[in-house]
Amino acid sequence: MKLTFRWYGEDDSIKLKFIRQIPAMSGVVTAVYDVPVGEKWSDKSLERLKQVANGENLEFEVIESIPVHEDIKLGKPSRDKYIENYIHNLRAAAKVGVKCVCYNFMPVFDWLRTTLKHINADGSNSLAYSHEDFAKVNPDELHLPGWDESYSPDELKALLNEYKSISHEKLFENLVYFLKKVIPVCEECGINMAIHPDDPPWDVFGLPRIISSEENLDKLFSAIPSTANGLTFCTGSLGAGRSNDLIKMAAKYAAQGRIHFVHLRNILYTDDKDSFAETGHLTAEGSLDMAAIVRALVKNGFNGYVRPDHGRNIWDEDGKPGYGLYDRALGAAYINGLFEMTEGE
Ligand code: DNO
Repeated sequence: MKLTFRWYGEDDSIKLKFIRQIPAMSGVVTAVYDVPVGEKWSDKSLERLKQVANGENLEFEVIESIPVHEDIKLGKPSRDKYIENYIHNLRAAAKVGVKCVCYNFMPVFDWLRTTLKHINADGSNSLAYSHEDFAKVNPDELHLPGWDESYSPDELKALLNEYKSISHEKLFENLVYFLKKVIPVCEECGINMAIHPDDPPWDVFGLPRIISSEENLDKLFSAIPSTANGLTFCTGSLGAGRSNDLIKMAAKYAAQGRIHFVHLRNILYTDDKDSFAETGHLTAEGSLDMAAIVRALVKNGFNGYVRPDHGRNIWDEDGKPGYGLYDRALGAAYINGLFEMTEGE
């Protein structure tokens, strides 16, 4: 596997030289952040990312994300223009050596939590989702950092309204329409697409979500059999769905060559409904068996990109939610241990 670390570009307060010092770190996962969703990225921006990363001996082979414009998800006539721009960005990324692109197909919102600072038993804080608090959230007033786009209240209302006519089936058709155009280009230029699962993996605010379970993934892969149509195996996202069997899914999709990128983090189920808190990465800290998941990946031939996902804020760090340095670095060291052990067996 290749260990990577998410880096938010030159505005990230976490310096590349610190990332480089995490043992076995091979590269950064990043994106062009100053272009509106759906527009074209310049060769210059991508070359700059590569040059800056390479300057610290870090590779730049994974993009997270090239975001998908809502018109593509909604299947509007303008989608063809946005798909053309997407293809332009894929080709431009391939030119600088990018091999994997993480993206999602969640309507309007990306990940969703009810607090960014849940206090853990050890005094650290992390993101959490509470079933009870979610019932009180008004989507019109919601702003969470890290989303690809935030809207004015009026734009958001209009957008939510447009989704009223979009069923799960329709959204899936729109995903397939998008991939039918994009995947042949990926095959030609050596890029693997890695869809990120819904986080959390269920419908929110009445919006359909379609990448939440094994059944959903099987349907996606049989619609577009090319292995360039693959998955970001995000343990925290899929694991929030308690009926998902992560060990089985890791084994199955690794064996199929569908897993191009792995996000590793643990979560703790905090009630008997669907609430959870993000914890440190270790198996012992949460509800997911991280060691068994890594074993299932490795034993089934996984050899792709991995990154430690969200960390807690520890040691008084006040990092970007989920993306501080310290706990992700601890996570990386732990992940190294799991892979070293398993790959050597
Ligand atoms: C959250 C991330 C997601 C992910 C996107 C991919 O921390 O894992 O925001 O980057 O869903 O498009």
